[in-house]
Amino acid sequence: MVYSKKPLVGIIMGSSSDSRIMQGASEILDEFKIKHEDQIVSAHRTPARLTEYAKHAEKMGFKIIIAGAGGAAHLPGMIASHTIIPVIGVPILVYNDKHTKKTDASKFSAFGGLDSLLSITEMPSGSPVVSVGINKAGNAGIYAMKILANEFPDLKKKLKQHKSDQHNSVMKESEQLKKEGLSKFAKKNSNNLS
Ligand code: RP5
Repeated sequence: MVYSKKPLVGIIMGSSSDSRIMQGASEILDEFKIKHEDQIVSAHRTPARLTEYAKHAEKMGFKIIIAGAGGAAHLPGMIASHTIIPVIGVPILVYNDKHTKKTDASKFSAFGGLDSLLSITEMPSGSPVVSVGINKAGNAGIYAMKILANEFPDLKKKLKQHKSDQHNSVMKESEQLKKEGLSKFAKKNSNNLS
């Protein structure tokens, strides 16, 4: 089913460095056939564009904005201060992806993503932003769809199915664990990781 010809969700991120985390949101929205528009908007490097984006989001009729940023993550909060469209923040741990000095230390936030999480959640009273966990862009996509499901009964059905699929997959794993015993099961699963 096509829910809308126009995008319902605006996905933005502070930098191209955030794209490989933020694609988690687009992946799940695509799976459920929810149209989204994706852009890079930097709160610090393109502040004027941020204001323009908020106007654009209103004009486009986005129902939800998903905004991801790392470090001093002001993007979700600043967008929320410009619009009443609900904003879901995604705090990002991995950043500085595009810089030439690619040592491990320079790739990650010095504060392990907590800097970004707190920047997003500690909004002043009266101007809220919700946040998913660090790097949990997929959860932002699911949460956005839960909001949209109030409007689209078919989406509500699909989300319920998604929940029951999760239930079934855990049950299957548990049966397997019971059958094989913990040691064998754990060994097999850690082999799958490597
Ligand atoms: C933040 O700074 C971005 O959201 C990104 O997570 C981080 C690093 O960005 P780049 O310097 O790699 O562009 O504003």
